[in-house]
Amino acid sequence: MDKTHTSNTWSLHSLIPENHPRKESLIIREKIVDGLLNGYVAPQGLIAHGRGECFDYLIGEKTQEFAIKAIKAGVASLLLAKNPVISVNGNMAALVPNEIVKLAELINAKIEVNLFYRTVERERKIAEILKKAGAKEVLGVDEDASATIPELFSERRRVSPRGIYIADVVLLGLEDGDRTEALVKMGKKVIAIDLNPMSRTSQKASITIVDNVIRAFPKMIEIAKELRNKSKEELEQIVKNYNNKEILAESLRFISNYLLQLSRDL
Ligand code: PTJ
Repeated sequence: MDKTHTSNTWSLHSLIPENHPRKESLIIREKIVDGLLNGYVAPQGLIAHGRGECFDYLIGEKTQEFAIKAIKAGVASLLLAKNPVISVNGNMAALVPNEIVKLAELINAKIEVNLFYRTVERERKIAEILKKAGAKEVLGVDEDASATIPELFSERRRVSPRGIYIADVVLLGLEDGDRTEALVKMGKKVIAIDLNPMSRTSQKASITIVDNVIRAFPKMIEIAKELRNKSKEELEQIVKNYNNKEILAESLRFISNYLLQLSRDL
């Protein structure tokens, strides 16, 4: 069990019994708590995670077919992009740092820290974690976040002129709806990983992966390995056949049927 970030007794890693039926979920929760205790996850990140856990129950805590379709279209778009960027916040850094770096390598994307509750201290800590995971360059830290996204007033408007500002495709997770909308208005294709298909981010993104970042990133890595050998035409075909509204509708139908089935099984 990873105890490297554990800094005080609020973190219960070592107390989770091996045979606890929700062990995996509790370990993931501890990663977020460790991130908070080490100063790089925002306190609000805990609330966001709880919300995510709830929506994960509704999709059976598995990567469903609607997510696979979105992942394929998302990875194809990233492979076709001229300037792909993976945008990283506190929760993503706590949950999938190694996977972010691996995927960025496979699709030749830049990595940029972009925080809703921005502090330079958190930016630096997140960049450090990503560098430990093998990232050669991390954008968006300190002075590098010198460009601004128009029409956006949160601290998330500050971006790197070498990263998100010039990106044609941006992959992000647990995002704020306003920024997703602003990025789309700037003409960028936004691929969002969000467990809630009803969130503004899910509704506004170009491609919505309704799944947990914990499962979505490894799946994206697997699919990137497959798709990087395909021709440009084949990738374009995958993107062309994709319809985000249909995928969101499919995820909502899944949730509704899943709940009906659970009620019948009682
Ligand atoms: O690190 P910062 O400062 O950039 O702040 C990050 C948070 C997450 C606090 C900030 O972006 C925020 O407040 O996000 P929201 O508005 O709470 O949105 C988070 C969305 O992500 C919600 O729709 C959750 O259901 C969803 N979510 C939570 N955990 C996961 C998730 N989606 C995918 N994987 C998860 N593990």
